[in-house]
Amino acid sequence: MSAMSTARSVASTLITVAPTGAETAKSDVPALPTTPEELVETAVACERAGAALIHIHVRDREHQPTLEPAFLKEAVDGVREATDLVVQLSTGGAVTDPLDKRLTVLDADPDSCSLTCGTTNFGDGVFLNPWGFMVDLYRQAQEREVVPEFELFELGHVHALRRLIDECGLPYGGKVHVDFVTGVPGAMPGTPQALLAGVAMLPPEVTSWSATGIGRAHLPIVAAALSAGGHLRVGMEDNLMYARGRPVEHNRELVARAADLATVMQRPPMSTTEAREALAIKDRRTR
Ligand code: KMH
Ligand code: ZN
Repeated sequence: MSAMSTARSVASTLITVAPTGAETAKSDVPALPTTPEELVETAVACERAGAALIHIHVRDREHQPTLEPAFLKEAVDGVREATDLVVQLSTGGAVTDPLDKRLTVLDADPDSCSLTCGTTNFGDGVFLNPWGFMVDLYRQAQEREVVPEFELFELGHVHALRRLIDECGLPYGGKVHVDFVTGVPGAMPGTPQALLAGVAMLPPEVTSWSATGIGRAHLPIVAAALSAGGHLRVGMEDNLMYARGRPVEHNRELVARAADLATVMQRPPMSTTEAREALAIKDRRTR
């Protein structure tokens, strides 16, 4: 599957759910899954609704974002025991997390990890991803046989991915999956034009791409990605509104709608088995 595949040549759709993120407060959005029980319940419901991969940010017992190893391990183990989802841990954390702490995430033994390909504006903050950090994280993922998902918030990140592959080679398993995160205030806009410009720049080593649109960019980016042969990331990390005036009540709703749209587009949701194959995920399953 080349990165520039059309919708017609991509038979199914990888649906990733990003249920929590690091930015929204539980007190503002009680429906946000922040406890281990809520995370596992969400994972089970979203797998049933059509998700094949889960992108996880962990919260502590006070519902605050954390990168503490025990919480990360608890989340990975809990989701792995209850589902067949590909388990991806965020290495982005929150903008306040130090780089050295973010490098310890792989100790929790996820199937996959996010790897953002450069520094970017992130609302009022800056999301730091200097070159040395990217290389260290990438080499660690290769050594531990963890498949990275390259997060692209900017068109310059696409070029940085080219540099990373040139310097460090291919990921474990040989597949290169990227995710365009569009519509972050101050970064690449959540428009089909920006998304397609990024897709046109992808290196030939890229075997699959997905996209997400933050906030109101959510649905336009779902439609654009499905039309252009891309896969989908949805979830409350990126979008808290189901429709105008109607908040998301459960991540499952966003996955179910994405699955319906993908099915209408003749590209039904990928099973977890297909996703594991498409991304060349090492089998760490415990059940
Ligand atoms: N929370 C953002 C600062 C990732 O998960 O790798 C970074 C983020 C990207 O969400
Ligand atoms: Zn994230």
